[in-house]
Amino acid sequence: MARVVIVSNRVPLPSKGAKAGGLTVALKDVFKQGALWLGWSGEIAAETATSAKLHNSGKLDFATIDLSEDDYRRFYVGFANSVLWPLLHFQPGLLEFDREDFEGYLAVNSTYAKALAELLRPDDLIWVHDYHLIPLADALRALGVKNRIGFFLHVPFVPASVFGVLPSAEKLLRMMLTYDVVGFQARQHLHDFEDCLLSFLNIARQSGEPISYEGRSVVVDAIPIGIDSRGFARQAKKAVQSRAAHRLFESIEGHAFMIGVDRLDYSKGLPNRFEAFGYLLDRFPEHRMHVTYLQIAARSREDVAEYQRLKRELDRLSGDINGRYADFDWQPLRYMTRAVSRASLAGFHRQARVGIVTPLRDGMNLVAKEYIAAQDPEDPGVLILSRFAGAAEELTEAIIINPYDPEEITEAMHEALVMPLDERKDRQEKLFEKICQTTAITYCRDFINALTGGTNGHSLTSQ
Ligand code: ADQ
Repeated sequence: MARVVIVSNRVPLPSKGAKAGGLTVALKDVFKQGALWLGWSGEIAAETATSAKLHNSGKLDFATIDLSEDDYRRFYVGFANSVLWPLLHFQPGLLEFDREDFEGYLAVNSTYAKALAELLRPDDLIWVHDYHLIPLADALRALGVKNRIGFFLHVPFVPASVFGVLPSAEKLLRMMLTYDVVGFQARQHLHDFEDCLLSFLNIARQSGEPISYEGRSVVVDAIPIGIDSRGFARQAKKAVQSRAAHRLFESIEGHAFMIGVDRLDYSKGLPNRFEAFGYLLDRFPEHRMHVTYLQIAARSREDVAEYQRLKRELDRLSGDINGRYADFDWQPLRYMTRAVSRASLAGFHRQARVGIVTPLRDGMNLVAKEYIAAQDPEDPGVLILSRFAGAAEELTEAIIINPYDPEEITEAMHEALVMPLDERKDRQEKLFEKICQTTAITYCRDFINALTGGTNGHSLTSQ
């Protein structure tokens, strides 16, 4: 049976403890049959390492690479998070392109490729994750690596009119076609990728067919990521008995409770959400003194200037809302910038009457699925979901909103707070069914099947 080799920017080393992050969560239960996982250690060293450090952790072998300060700045802070991240989230105005950063991005990818090539077995299946590593297959091929290599993009893709803003657009697009499989979260992202192929490379994909590129065949598909829905549901049921859940429950004193859980990132639409909550208290005064909104926004990428600016804006907005509407015995908005453990989150979601997920763009958004999984089927809460999250393609029974319109979010908050039990149960039943169809397991199985052409001998069973 072929070994799966995962390559991602960060490696979830158990010794470093759990951090907020999509990939770690989606894959952690799945590769029980052994795998190698390579990526950045999270450490800054005097020089970027030329070979990986190996760590064994039961079924998974980890291989990590330390980065120099300069490579970290150019590759991670620079090209990956100040160019590709804003671009792929439809924010070209936030792009800070610098040719040296792009060179650094290519150089770090070559370093990863060399370190990985030393560890590869001939029949390994290589599964590369996310926008940090677009050039990796090209760099591996240059070293003579012949293994099957797949790429999954966790974030959205953009149409040609937006992608063309990137000075190295065509080069990156060609690099994506060096993979054997290219997977996206949603059909819309696949559609936008096809738009780029046609515009930049004059490649018209026949519906459902692989792409022929330089004599090779490239499978492209939408393979949505999911969670272990039933496992998370069990965790939530148990977690409501936890000390943290009791503390929260006692502190809200019978108020309706709304929750938002995100990384502190401008793609997540937090300022509009805060504004929407302010409007709710203004336009629907019946909710004053009766609703508490908890926003957990784990600090993220603090080295990138735009994230510092966002934090200042949210500090200001939350102070403004509480200053205006709080009473001596009621605080409407609780805003915290620390990550919370997965178990506590599961319990908090279950207690929340409303889950608010309003990104301006999002590849999938697993919080939306976790919120649904955590609900009590006999008294479920209501999910408010941005139409621009990949999750909205599947979760159509949520209240779907346009996150650019704070007043639409306000109306959705009100609708969710007053929604009758029958309607809540009806929506929840359908949504739960959907998140049990597309899970972490089906995601991995479908991707590996695409990578092997369906003949891999991997026994990833359905959940
Ligand atoms: P992220 O942008 O990190 O991931 P998301 O899918 O919302 O976004 O969250 C991933 C995980 O992090 C979830 O399990 C969530 O519970 C956890 N998390 C988020 N905020 C947290 C917080 N404040 N405290 C604790 N945990 C937190 C990227 C893409 C997404 C895509 C994922 C997976 O941007 O669109 O869904 O990868 O592919």
